[in-house]
Amino acid sequence: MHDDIKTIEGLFDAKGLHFAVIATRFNDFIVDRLIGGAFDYLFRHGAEKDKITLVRIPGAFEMPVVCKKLAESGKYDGILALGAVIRGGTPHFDFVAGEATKGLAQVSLSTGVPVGFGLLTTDSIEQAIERAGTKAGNKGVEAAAALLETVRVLKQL
Ligand code: INI
Repeated sequence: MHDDIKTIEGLFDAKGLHFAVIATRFNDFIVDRLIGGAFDYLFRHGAEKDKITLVRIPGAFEMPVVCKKLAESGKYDGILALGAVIRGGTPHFDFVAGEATKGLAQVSLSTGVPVGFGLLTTDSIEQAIERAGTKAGNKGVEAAAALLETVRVLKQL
């Protein structure tokens, strides 16, 4: 299909790439599964241990400022943000999830460094568990795959 159209697409080859992984301590029961899934994915696609840096941070609200510093360092081809914001009984959820999401998008656009968005935003702990390596897959794996593809696309543009 579309054989006659010039097409740019990313191969899932992580060899030689430098990644920073930002992961929250908040909800670490869930987030540790996202990290495990993401690392497993990256290593099975050729990533090298000495080219990956894991940065642990308090919560999702802190993601944008840490992501900004990492992106501006020029050391990373891509940044993966992993966390979980789980709704409680107050509007706190909306502020934390909203600011983290908006901030990460701003950092990515303003620096040109792709950010893999592996931040779960769920109504319940059960929904979070489902997306952290059980019946709805693993959002850490999905975000790592999307990041790798985007890094490889950007390198060709
Ligand atoms: N941080 C999270 O990563 N997930 C949450 O579910 C969460 N909730 O629900 O409060 C959360 N709050 C902490 C926040 O991200 C900051 O770390 C904190 O407010 C200190 O700045």
